[in-house]
Amino acid sequence: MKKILFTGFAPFGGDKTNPSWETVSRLPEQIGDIRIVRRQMPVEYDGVAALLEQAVREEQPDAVICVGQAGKRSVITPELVAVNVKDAVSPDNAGVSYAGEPIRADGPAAYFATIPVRDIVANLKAAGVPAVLSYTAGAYVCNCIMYHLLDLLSLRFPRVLGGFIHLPFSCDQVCEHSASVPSLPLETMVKGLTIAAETVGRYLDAD
Ligand code: PCA
Repeated sequence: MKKILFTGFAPFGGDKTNPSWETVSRLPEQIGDIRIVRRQMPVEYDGVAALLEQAVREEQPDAVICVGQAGKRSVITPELVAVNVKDAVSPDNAGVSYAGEPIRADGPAAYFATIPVRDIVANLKAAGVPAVLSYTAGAYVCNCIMYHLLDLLSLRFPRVLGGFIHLPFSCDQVCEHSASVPSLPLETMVKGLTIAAETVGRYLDAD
């Protein structure tokens, strides 16, 4: 049976929950004929690479989809590209911040996702789940984990597909915010990641 590893992040930036973990943790154990495994990742630039590599080595998945929160976005956004830079005013959950440093000093400038991002967007929209392809995952921890993932897979696990999907706030999170910000129901985002898994599953080689 094929296996997809999903990762979601812990809460950060004052939020009590992170829709990425809330959604990833609600996925079933199996989607079609694909086994789903999951890990939570800390919102820490310097901690994610080793934990992600450990998860990939332990689980030996056929594809890895990392998921994170993009609070100001209104729809589900599969990411096309990860860039080799850490650059954000906000510190991570360990209190660390970076201003323009590379993720890997001798690494390539960028990596493209190897999951079928355009098909995922098309299939989400066809199912009534709002989605658009994103051309930037930012330069905070989500871009960092996506870069580490694609770097690891290209160097050590070239047959494993990898990518990243950003989710908006969940509706319940917005109750904690004073301003009016976009959100989606968790059930819609669970449906979205389920469709993403099914779409990726169709690209995995048959045993
Ligand atoms: N979102 C942040 C980091 C963790 C998360 O869920 C980001 O977009 O970089």
